[in-house]
Amino acid sequence: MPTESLPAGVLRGDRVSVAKAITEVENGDRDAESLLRAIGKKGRRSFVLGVTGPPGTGKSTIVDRLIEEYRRMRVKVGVVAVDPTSPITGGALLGDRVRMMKHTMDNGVFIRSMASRGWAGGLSGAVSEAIQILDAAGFGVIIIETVGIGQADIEIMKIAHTVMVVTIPGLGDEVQVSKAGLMEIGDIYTVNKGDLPGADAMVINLLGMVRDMKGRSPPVLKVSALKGEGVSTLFEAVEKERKKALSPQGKQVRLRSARGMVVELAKRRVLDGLDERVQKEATRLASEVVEGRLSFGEAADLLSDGEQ
Ligand SMILES: Nc1nc2c(ncn2[C@@H]2O[C@H](COP(=O)(O)OP(=O)(O)OP(=O)(O)O)[C@@H](O)[C@H]2O)c(=O)[nH]1
Ligand SMILES: [Mg+2]
Repeated sequence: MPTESLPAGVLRGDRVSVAKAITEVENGDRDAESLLRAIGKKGRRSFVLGVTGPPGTGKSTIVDRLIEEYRRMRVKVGVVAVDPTSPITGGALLGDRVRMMKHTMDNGVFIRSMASRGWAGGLSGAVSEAIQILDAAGFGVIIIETVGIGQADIEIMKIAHTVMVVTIPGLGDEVQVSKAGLMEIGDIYTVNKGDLPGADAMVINLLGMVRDMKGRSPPVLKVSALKGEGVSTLFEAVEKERKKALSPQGKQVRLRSARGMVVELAKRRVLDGLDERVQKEATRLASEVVEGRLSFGEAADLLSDGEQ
């Protein structure tokens, strides 16, 4: 039997090929470039949903519920969970925080955790590449889960068509602290763990905060992902966004997301190249310092000047 090429496997929607392909982009393998070229001719058709919020608010539990809903409609769902805790492992390990294991037997679901540690500015580029692979493999809905506490998470959300911010009762202060970040980027807000006390107060609190920002009025929905309460309303809100994003009226949304992808991909290329050059140049300048021909400061000046 002739062995199938990796791009062909990806285009066929084979999960093993998709996993291999994402590992290639994650590792920055040279092969990844030709792979992306081979699969990247078609325009994007997938809907990209970003799910973000503080740690432990139930993002993965919500994503799991959304997967169930989409699978009922026979839509294939790909999930990339950006994991701030795990070291880079080659990306093959599914983080503990991804609680969607029950879909492992379903070929229409692909779940991957991507380590964010060690990526510096290039993470969004890697996520953008993973999105291209999942899109080419026919995953009609692609969900990116990030812990919305850092700037990198906010950056990643720029490539999503729609952003869902997940909070829980009593998280007022945490949300407030990152208000400028989290409160600006959401298209849908959820108060998850609605089965716990204080959920209604949190909804009112959030409605106030969201209205303060830019005068928009995105939905604020009380949900208990654990019990399944409010999930159908949440799903309807997501579906409304998906239909909008893929309709002629959604051109602006698609443009914004595509722009985010292009910028992040370009950044990754620059950073990769920059890093290689900087490392080489740093070695050369260090020997000048050791030989006494340059001071540390002069070497640092030369290293930074060379990059302007
Ligand atoms: N009471 C209650 N607990 C929930 C609900 N949804 C999730 N949980 C619990 O909250 C904990 C964290 O859930 P996850 O879905 O892993 O949360 P997460 O936001 O993905 O967590 P990180 O990815 O680690 O940031 C788990 O123990 C869940 O069972 C809910 O609606 N109500
Ligand atoms: Mg999670």
